[in-house]
Amino acid sequence: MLRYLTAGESHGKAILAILEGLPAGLTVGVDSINRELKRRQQGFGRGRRMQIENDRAQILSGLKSGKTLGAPIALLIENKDFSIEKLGRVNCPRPGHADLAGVLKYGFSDCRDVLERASARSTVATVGVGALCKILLNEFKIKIASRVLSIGGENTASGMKLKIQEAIKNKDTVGGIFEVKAGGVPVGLGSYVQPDRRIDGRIAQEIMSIPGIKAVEMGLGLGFAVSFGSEVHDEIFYAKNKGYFRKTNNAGGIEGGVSNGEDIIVRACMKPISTLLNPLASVNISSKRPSRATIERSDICVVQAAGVAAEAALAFVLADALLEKFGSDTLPDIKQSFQAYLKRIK
Ligand code: EPS
Repeated sequence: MLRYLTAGESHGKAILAILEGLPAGLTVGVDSINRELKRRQQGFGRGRRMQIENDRAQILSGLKSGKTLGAPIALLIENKDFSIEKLGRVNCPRPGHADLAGVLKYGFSDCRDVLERASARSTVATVGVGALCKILLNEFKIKIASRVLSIGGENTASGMKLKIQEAIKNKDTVGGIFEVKAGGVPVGLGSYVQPDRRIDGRIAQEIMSIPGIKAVEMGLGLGFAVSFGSEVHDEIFYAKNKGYFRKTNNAGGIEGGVSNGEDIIVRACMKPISTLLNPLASVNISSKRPSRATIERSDICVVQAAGVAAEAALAFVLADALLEKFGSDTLPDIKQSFQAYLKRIK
């Protein structure tokens, strides 16, 4: 079983992650983790924090001579903006943020005690873990990518940029839709035999857990609701050289909670960032009087970065399912089992 834990506050000393369950014998370089962390920092509409940070990982455990030992891998990414003890109180919760629910739930009198951990800065850890998972998937030629499909309802490059510019001008924020795709996924990851083993459910759980995500769909997704079965199910064909194949992929590579060998395609909707420079109505939690929500430094649009975090989420689920199916102790054994399986199903 592959599992991970993350820790760290947005303006704390560092963001941390521990990933346990990667097999022994995998060559891991910190550069490929740093490349993913850099990608997470990019995109038009990011806030000033991204000019302060240059996220780079330190690998603290689980490796010897650049190879995994099958032991937990601990990652540490330092925050340059380590100012948690000096930052001011946040008294007026932001609509859309965890602020109010968090304050009430944990009995705080300062929303900062919530927002520091609720912050999407935690996706630094997600992306670090995902980068490790991608290194494993790469050994099996499974590749993951993402792209932004729309911002504020606009789907051309210029339209999306204009929407973000409009949000900047109006002291507003804007969300959008991104797509994550995994190619080279073998048939048979996940299972229909129990609800919690269904790969689509596991993917949705991980992607939905990225801050700001409000909807996740697989393949045609909501489009299935407005179609006849004859129009949308992916017909099955067979050719000697490539085995079973489809000419369409409305299922998004998953049928019955099991990967079917086609590309896994997931789309998700990210809401606009909830910190507005022109803030919405709120209530001061000490006086209980009406007030505008507190303004914090933030981003305007992070849909592209959320796509990178979702790649990491998808990489984690696929790596977990791959190890579940083909064994998990040492890379050569897993490769042997993988090859034998591909031969059997040909
Ligand atoms: C983030 C860093 C944060 C936020 C953002 C994500 O930096 P700061 O709060 O210091 O400006 O920009 O977090 C949020 C949008 C949020 O709502 O929590 C990052 O590294 O991605």
